Amino acid sequence: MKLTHRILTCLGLASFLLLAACGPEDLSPGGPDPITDDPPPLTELCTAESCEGCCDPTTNKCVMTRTADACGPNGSTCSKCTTGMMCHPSKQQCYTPTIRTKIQPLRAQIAPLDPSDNSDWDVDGSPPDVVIQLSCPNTPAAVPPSEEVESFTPTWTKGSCDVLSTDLLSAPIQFTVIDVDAIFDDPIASAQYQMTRADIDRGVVELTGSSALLSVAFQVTTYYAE
Ligand SMILES: [Ca+2]
Ligand SMILES: [Ca+2]
Repeated sequence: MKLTHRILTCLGLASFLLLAACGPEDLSPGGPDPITDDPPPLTELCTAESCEGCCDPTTNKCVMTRTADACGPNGSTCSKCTTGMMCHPSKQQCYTPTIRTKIQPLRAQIAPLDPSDNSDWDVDGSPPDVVIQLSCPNTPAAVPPSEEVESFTPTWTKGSCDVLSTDLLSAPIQFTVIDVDAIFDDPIASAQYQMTRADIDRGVVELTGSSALLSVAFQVTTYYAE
């Protein structure tokens, strides 16, 4: 009877204290709201299943676009590549890239008359039929010549060479421009040029000079190879 009375008193007290429970362990003041401390939903966790990128070690968020600063397999912790290395897009790991440069003859301007005899390039008075043959340092096989274009201002899309950028900076390119004729081709110009890092950065090289070849331009495209 006494016990029952105590329970009832406790219940009455509890309701009076607005749901404060009986017992000394429940009298301490409440801490932070437990709801806000819940772990994030499972979908926000960065795992190989949920993340097609690497996981930022600080935020644990998925980094979809890998860079040299954040590289690693799907769901792994992103790591920073050391200087000079890049993040391989498909292998998803840091690697040391090989830098190559493609040189494509773009266009030229040919003198109106052949300066060797001050006459028309062709006996029928038509424009020269211009082919450029490029040669680049340390290329194992000869580069095929450009297509033949009958014009005083020919433009080309073929005849490129592809070299290691370090080779390109250590030895000059050579090129020969001719007017293709039925029997004897007319030479227009033959020259060499040492590419510089500024040329590579600029992406195009314009050369001017000879009496027959007034100007010639090359596109310089640098890219990372495996
Ligand atoms: Ca000719
Ligand atoms: Ca012609």
